[in-house]
Amino acid sequence: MSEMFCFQCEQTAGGKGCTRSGVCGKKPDIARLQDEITAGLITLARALDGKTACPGCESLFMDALFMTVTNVNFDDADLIAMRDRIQRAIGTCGGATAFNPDDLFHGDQDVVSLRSTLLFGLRGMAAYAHHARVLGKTDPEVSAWFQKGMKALGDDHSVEAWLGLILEFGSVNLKCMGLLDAANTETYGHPVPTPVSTGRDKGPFIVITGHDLHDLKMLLEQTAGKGVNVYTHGEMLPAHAYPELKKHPQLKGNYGTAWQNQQKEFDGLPGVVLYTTNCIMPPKPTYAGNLYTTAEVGWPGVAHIAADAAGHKDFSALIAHAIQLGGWQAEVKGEPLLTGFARNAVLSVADKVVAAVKSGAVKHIFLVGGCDGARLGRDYYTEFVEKAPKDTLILTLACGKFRFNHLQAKLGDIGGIPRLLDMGQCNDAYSAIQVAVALSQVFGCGVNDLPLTLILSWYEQKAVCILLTLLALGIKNIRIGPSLPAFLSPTVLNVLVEKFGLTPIKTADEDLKAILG
Ligand code: SF4
Ligand code: SF3
Repeated sequence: MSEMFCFQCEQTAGGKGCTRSGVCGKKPDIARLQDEITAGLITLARALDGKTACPGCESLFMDALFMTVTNVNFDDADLIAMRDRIQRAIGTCGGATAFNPDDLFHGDQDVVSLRSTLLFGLRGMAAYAHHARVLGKTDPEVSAWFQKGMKALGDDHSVEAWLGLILEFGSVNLKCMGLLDAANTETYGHPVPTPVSTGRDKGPFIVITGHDLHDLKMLLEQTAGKGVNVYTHGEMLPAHAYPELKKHPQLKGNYGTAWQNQQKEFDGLPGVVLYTTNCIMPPKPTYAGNLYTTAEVGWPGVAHIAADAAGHKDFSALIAHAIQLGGWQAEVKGEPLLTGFARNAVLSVADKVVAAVKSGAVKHIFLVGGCDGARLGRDYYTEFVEKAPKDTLILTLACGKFRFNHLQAKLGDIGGIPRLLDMGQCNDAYSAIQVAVALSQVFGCGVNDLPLTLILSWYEQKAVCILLTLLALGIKNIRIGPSLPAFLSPTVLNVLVEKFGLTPIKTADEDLKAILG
């Protein structure tokens, strides 16, 4: 019997499942705790039985699910504390028949596949709901759906009923991404196109990675006037485009590339790194002492900064540590990266885009977005963008963009519109959807009739919830890679292919030819 089973991310062992240890570094004891947390949430949902959860239980669903996303928390102490919190909540809510963690990924292959698809989607949405909540935004329907979804995972359903639940979830996740969009834009303003330096300034610095803009804001407020610079990393790059964040002069630029290169990029760095979400990789001993985690992120032995009861985080230890490390000794110049083309910025030039499409100057729009990862097959995305004809626009989002965002200048522009438009983080798929809907209204057609194709790269569960949203919106013929999710059984995959035309990527040449004819 295997010691663990996990197949929630794209790098799962042998394309089937991690059974002895996770490719991500997850050990069987951590996998077991994650299963116990998941089973506990199903039991808690049963105990609540559709009653409105108290605010404590409401955030418990979000935070516990967020904690089980790939590359978020590897610290058994954190997971044990979460598991026990859930058990106490079950008791307070009057108890219920316990769901057995061993039943999560066992049984009929198609049922396991459908249950896993919904569970992984819920995990992804939990991260977004968490980021919105820390900025004071919640939505009763989104909050309640965590409970509804977790309860459903423990019940029996027909295949049709499972698919119905999964698509209903996709619609709720659209609401959740909208909630986070509202939280970010109402707090920090609408992103504006912004060139971001990839150079280095002399002096002490902190690198902040992950998705949480509220953490970045607190860090910027606390580093003000201290002679400590702040650099974004990975999914934090689009933060530079928000007026209320970019106004801080010590927010200097972006360091490094996507998450899978961190063991190289953080080794020997004369500064500290703050992780606000996924993706944390096993740190090398050479730099583990310079790392800090916050929110649901955890690694054993790595310092954790928790929020106080009012949500405030004290980053003084990090700041002092950065000063002590001294930072970079010399200035280095770097080519800027352009970000900030979220829905407001793109829609403000919508008339130009529409005119360019009508005149034939823009023949096709590609959304090449999603996660990055370590697999060689991910070169496809660089090649696709490089080979896309000059009369095509490329929208991008999430960390997959680090495969090609350095090509910005080379890709050029069409009548003043840059050909590569960085819309933001993965949750800014919401922005892309708004743009697609607006264009379809202008052209008086459906989104599927637009000269627009989605080329997605997936790695972890936030990509799963986004994919389910796109399917719930009826968006067809999405290409996905670098490999198909292992948790899709042949039957379930068949349904997605037949109903939605979901297509695995082939080669850049073949796909471009098939799409453009
Ligand atoms: Fe394996 Fe991915 Fe699960 Fe880690 S999260 S154990 S790599 S499937
Ligand atoms: Fe990247 Fe981890 Fe998914 Fe938010 S940060 S997209 S992989």
